[in-house]
Amino acid sequence: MLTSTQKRAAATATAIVLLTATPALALGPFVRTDGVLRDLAPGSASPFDGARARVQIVESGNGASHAVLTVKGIGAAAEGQTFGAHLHEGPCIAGDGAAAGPHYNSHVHSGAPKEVSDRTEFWLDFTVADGTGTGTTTVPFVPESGSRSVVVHALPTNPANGGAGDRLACLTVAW
Ligand SMILES: [Cu+2]
Repeated sequence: MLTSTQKRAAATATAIVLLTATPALALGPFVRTDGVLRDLAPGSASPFDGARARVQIVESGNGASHAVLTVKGIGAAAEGQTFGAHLHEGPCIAGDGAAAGPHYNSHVHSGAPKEVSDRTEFWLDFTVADGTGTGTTTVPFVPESGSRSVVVHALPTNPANGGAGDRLACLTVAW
């Protein structure tokens, strides 16, 4: 015969196993960073000069991940405009847009035939309202760790090829 204390302990253990096994359980953020955006187009005024950004990427279970980009302090000239933003392979180095490399693409990492889309890349386009913009996306993969960056571009992302014009600013995203 189990005592009531033993029964409670057994029930608690079962509950812990069930919680741990639940695939939809959020696994928490694996990168959360913020700072002043670095200028990738020095010499020309940009509405992102002096703006700050925050990036969080969370593994959401089932091999998916969810990312949020928030940019604040954007210049008034950009009010109402939409800007492309993506997770790029390489680091964010002021004045050196090429250092960020291409978009992080899950097919390139897995060796699958390359497909450029919002399912294989983190596209975080945002529209500016009151000097602030927020871009979010959920993708069916978890990116490999590295010294990466989020790059803000001059134009909205072209869904046909992922292009978004000049690279204006970036933030280091490393984990
Ligand atoms: Cu980009």
